[in-house]
Amino acid sequence: MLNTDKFISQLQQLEPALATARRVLITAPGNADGDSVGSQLALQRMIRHRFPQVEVTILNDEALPGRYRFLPDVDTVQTPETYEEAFGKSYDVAFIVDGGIDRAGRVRPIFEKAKTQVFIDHHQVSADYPYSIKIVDPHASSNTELLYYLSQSPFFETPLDRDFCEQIYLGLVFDTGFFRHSNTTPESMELAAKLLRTGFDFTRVGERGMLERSFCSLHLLSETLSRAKLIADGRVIWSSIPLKSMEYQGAECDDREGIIDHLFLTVGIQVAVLFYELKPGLTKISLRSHGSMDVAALARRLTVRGGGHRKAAGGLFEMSVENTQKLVLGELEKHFEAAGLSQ
Ligand SMILES: [Mn+2]
Repeated sequence: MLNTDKFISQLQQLEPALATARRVLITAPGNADGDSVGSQLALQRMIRHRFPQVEVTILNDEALPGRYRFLPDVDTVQTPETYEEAFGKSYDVAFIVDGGIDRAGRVRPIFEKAKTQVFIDHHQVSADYPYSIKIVDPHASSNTELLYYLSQSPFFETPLDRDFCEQIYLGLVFDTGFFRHSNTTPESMELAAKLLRTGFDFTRVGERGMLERSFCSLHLLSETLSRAKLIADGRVIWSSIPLKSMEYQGAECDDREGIIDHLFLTVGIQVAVLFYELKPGLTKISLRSHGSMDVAALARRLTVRGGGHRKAAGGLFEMSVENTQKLVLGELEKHFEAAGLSQ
């Protein structure tokens, strides 16, 4: 059961820092997803409610994907382009949520100047940086689930209004894939029930925040699926998104979201892998596994910038997309060949 008792000492440190703060910064790693956006907006509400004297700034290195424009308070999210003044300001407390400061781009130097640097996450992996306060709970399905528990502690006592619940719910459904992934717990379902009772439009949050695709993203999906191939006796499915497809379709990074799930839900496969050519010589991969293979271990073994969970992982390779495919698919074939022999 998730509760905030284990974070009492961190919250006791955070309280005086926020009580005396004039300016607070909230940020998250680039390429923000539903959990990241929901977390930043929910945390802003938590701070504004309990510490109304504080000026809160949400600043991200990259502009938010258009799909999140419907969320309450989303207009408060700034980028260095829309809020250049941030570089000249000093912040008393800076938060980074749902990932480490190493991926915060241009916001990193501003974060590092803050007196108190706070890290709130549900992944253990990115906690190495010497933050002043770390609140990490790998048992939380999503970062917004962790924030919800913090929000209901005596340190915040955030009112559960519809807007706040929408923000928490988006992170919850995004990271659990609508309560399908193995990080879903009875507690996350109970939390969803509690949120739904406030009467917010959960259909809209699910459809606009998760399922809707732009027309060009639909084309990108269809093109990528039509290129899919099977290897390892049909146990591995893979496809790739070359840079020229992104350019041809006029697609944004966010348009790639969810394509891997279509590959993964193909009958008979055990592992799905999608290669994204970010630029010539730089390739990102996403991996999904039904459980027989630990794809996070594979990603970590193949690149220093690899990691994730047993069933969902990713990695970054300083290699061409063709060489990355050769390496990763070769390893997958070897793995399933060996697994086949031992059966
Ligand atoms: Mn998350």
